[in-house]
Amino acid sequence: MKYDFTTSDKKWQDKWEEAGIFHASDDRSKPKFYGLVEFPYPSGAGMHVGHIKAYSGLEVVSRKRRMQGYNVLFPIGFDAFGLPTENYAIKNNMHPRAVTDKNIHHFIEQLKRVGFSFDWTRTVDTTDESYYKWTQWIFRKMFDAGLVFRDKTLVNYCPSCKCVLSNEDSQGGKCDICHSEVVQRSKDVWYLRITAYADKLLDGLRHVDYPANIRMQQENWIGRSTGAFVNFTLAGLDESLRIYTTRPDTLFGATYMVTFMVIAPEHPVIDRHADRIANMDEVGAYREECAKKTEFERTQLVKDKTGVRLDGISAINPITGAEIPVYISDYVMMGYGTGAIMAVPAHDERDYDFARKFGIDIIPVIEGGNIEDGAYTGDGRMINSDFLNGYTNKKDSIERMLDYLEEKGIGERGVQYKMKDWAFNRQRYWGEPIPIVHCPKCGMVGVPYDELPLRLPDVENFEPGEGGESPLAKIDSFVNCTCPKCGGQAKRETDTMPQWAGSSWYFIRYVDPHNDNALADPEAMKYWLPVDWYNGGMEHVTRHLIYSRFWYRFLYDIGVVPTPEPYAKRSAQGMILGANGVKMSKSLGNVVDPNDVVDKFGADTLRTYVLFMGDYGSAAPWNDNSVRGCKRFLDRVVSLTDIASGRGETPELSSAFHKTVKKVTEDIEAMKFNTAIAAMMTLLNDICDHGSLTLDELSVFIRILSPFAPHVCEELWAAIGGEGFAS
Ligand code: ANZ
Ligand code: ZN
Repeated sequence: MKYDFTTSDKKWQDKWEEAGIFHASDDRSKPKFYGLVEFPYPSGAGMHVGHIKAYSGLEVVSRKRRMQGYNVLFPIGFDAFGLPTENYAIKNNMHPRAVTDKNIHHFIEQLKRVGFSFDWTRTVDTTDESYYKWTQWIFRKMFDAGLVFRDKTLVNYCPSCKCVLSNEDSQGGKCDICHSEVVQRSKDVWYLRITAYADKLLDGLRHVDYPANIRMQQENWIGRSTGAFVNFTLAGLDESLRIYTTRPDTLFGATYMVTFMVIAPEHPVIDRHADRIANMDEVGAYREECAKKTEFERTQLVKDKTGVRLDGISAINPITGAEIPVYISDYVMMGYGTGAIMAVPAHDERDYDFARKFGIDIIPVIEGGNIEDGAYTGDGRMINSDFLNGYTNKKDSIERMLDYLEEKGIGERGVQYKMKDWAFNRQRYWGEPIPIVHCPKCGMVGVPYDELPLRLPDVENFEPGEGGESPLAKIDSFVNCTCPKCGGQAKRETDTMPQWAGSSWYFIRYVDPHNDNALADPEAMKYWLPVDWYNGGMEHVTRHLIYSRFWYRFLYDIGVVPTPEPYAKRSAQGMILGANGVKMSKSLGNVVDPNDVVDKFGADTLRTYVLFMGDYGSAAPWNDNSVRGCKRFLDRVVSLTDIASGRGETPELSSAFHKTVKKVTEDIEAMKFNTAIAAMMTLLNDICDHGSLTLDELSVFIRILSPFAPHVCEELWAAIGGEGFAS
């Protein structure tokens, strides 16, 4: 037999669609499997082979589960709000709605050509008002719960996108969207109090099946640290300077250990006592310099420390009463702990570099290092530390000191998190309007639930204002409104939500995507949630994955969703690199368009190749020869009909079959798709060496191959008179 993909791929896709065999069913008596892939941002560039690899993993798992009798939900949708679309629309004088619709249409076309078994009746589009109504609804619930607030603060601002960015979106000091340098600006912005969920998000990790590296990245991002707050009195002032330390064990005895203190240049204590500080000019100049630096520049391990001593201010060690100098330096951040530290140069690298630069004594309190070489951060016997002398276990000495501090009322145990509250806004048009009204009498008032969705007004001009204000601010009919509480004149909030909003809950909507009265029907949620298996990219581990766990956990706390964690299991695919081994990019001309591969070799070759090209979780370069190899493999499988006969089984072949079926079954579950395919290739060779196989054996081959190459397999299935679909 021969298989003509140019006509038959489409033929089978149409038959599947007609029969609706990939629709998740409402029959809740069956065991369910909810497989989720990260829905795409429908960019103008169309789909990338990377998308195909990202979806093919759970595509195979989902098809296998259906064959095993599960009720499978394997949905797809579009995360369509965002800057690239808006920027494209501005440049080409189009409406972002039209751009989005066009791009989504194109993506669907491409996805369908690959024959993915998505349930197309459940697609969601985050920009659809019937969807963002519920995004706004969740925001309103968070507002009611006190998890939404506004604050004036230094923010990461991208001058090119004219937009405030979260820390997550400006890693490395660069804008995640346009890669320009991010600058610090003081702005009034919206926040979601994600820090209130830090412990819950950490704790939840213990109850899910995530790979160790993903779990660790999340833990590091949340960055829980335990230590102590300690109060140092300011000499001659009725005020104390509070510090945060993870090493209270190094605190004892000012004359030895705590040789100085450092506070952030922005610390408010400076302005409060400016009149006492003799070198305020110098201090002011230093502060100005720091204001230009991004947090990234400041927290990087820069060996060459800078700083200024506050002339006229000194602190008293709370235990010994010794007087110690206070410096400002940009390596201490105002946004962490209390913005002030006690410096222990012998055992902290940053303090060591600082002490060296400023000629401050460095005296060890832990044995083991050499002060001439650098800070000693290891363990050892405590020295010069009064009642801690002789302790050799860091944990014990920390506990002993914590007890002492609390007993004396000098300080107390405390917890800090690296994670900050989530800057939740953009001053751009193409996003969900924030459903808040500012009333001169009542303050911030939520838009009533029955008025949601708060629709984006249809406007001609989407350009953001020069000062970085939202385009919505220019539309009087949108801005002016009445206060839902007192009925007086009020103004609508004009910021929109950041791109991460819509994707923070889309997997809930898939469960019941057409519901007008609720996020989703509670019974449907109870059946389908949590997601059994979620696959996506490593780049989303500290943003999307944390944000969506936060929203879901909040919804659990208010009784909306049935479980505390949204994803029972998470996996990640590796990137597809260009043939030259570097990241695919337009400018390097090494991008492979999935359409070209489908045109040339058919959908099954593309599907098989992206899973065969290497370990699923690792990056692998594109290789045209190997693509052709996959095509040859499938052609040879098709020609098996020529040697399939009614002749009896032979023990050798039958044992090869058993082994292969077992291996493919197990490998699929372990996402070892490449070895599963390799095993089928070996089996094919065995069959060809043998010269024949039975029809039963061929039908087994078809069944194990069909999750990978379903079009070819349907044709074979039909050829041997199989009943229904092979899928
Ligand atoms: C004394 C000390 C001695 C420290 C020692 C470390 C080692 P994590 O683990 O990240 O929480 N620190 C506290 N607040 C800071 C701020 N706002 N900016 C910069 N550094 C700050 O680290 C906590 C440690 O980082 C604290 O413990 C403090 O230095 C410093 F041998 O206090 B430590
Ligand atoms: Zn009011």
